[in-house]
Amino acid sequence: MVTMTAKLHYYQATGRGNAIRLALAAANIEFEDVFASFPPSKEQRETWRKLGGNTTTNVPMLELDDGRVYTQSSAVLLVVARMGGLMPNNEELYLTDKLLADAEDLRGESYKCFIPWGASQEAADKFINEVLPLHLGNLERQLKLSNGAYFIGDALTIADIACYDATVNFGSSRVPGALDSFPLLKAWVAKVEENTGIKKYLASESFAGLMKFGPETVGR
Ligand SMILES: N[C@@H](CCC(=O)N[C@@H](CS)C(=O)NCC(=O)O)C(=O)O
Repeated sequence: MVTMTAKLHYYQATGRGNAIRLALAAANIEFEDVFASFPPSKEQRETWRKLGGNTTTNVPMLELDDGRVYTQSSAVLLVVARMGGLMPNNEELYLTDKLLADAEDLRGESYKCFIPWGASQEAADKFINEVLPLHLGNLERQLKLSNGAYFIGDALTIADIACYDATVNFGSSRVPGALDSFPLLKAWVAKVEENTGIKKYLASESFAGLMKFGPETVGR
């Protein structure tokens, strides 16, 4: 158990913040959400800029109680993985990086077709019928190659958390039933949700209070 409390600066939404929240939960690192309104005000961006230092983007941003601050969701995720014992062995690092990139590819495709943010129904339908099944199929293929219940053997790693976030928050939560043709992924999702820290977090009021990406985001 890591005795450290952390602040996650982000919106009151799953978005790019949630893989980090799930990793903190799996690592038993206590954290507090610091929410901003969406879209953020100029003053809010200035505050983030002072803390995170980037003139581009700063959130999701993790602030530790010893003053360390981390930005870029993919890098923050790895910080949490290293703090929380969620990194696989050295021999598995290529596969880890590769799966993190697969998760990011799916997130990127998913972000392209949000109807409330101006995407067309045609783009959303293509995501539902072609793009999402293509990416889920590629994850299912790799899960089949694992010699354990998780993507990398028998222990939950950061690769599972990233792929879970992409599969669920950016996939099946938007397109219910999307996992029906992928039995291995479906069983693995249930397994990830059994992790003690993740289970507790998913049942928490903090998680319940977040805006999730649902079927309305693809016009359903
Ligand atoms: N590559 C960055 C992208 C960050 C990003 O685009 N953040 C969005 C929310 S998902 C934002 O609204 N950022 C505003 C800001 O940081 O000023 C990451 O993964 O952290």
